[in-house]
Amino acid sequence: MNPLKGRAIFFVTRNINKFNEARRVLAEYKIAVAMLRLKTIEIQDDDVENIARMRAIDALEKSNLPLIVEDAGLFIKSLNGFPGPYSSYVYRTIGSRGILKLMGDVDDRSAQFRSVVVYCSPEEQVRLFRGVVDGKIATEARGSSGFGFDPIFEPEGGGGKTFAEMTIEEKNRLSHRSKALRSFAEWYKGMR
Ligand code: ITT
Repeated sequence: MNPLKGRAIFFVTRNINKFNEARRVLAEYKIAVAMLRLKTIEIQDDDVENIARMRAIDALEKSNLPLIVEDAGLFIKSLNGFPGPYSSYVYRTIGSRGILKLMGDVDDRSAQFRSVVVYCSPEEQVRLFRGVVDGKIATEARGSSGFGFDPIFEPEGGGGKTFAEMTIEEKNRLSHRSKALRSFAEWYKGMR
């Protein structure tokens, strides 16, 4: 029996910002979460859900602990959903500035962040929880908090601020990640 079992859920990620957001959301449900910096296989797929599912199964095989992984992507309507499942690579290569360039002065700036949280444990089946936030790509980068594409994404209901102009609490009221995590937390609490 693993001595860490039953104490907390492990969030497998190498992104500290993601972990900090998740920790606060889950704390509202009194769910303790620890960061597990495990390197997992990252399959190539057009579907964020498949990528997350495979990562979760791989992480479970490597750790044998109850865990969640979360994968997210930015889907821009006028770019036919790009960068979507390739968000991480696109962020590392052309970044927010590159996206702004690609958008030029396109009128329809609608975009969506999508998140999928995958839970699995040695005893239970794999479970998926989804969260989405609609918004717009800003015309210039604004704000310095958060990470990734936060400076160029204005969520609906955010009063025109970008995610990077918000505190973690404000972002957590609106974000794709917080919605997927809340859906997970409701289910998890109901199970125990
Ligand atoms: P993992 O270790 O958990 O995989 P990651 O940084 O690779 O962390 P994802 O694959 O889930 O995270 O996210 C892909 C990219 O999408 C990420 O590098 C960001 O550029 C962007 N992204 C995801 N969620 C975001 C958010 O809440 N705000 C801004 N950008 C986000």
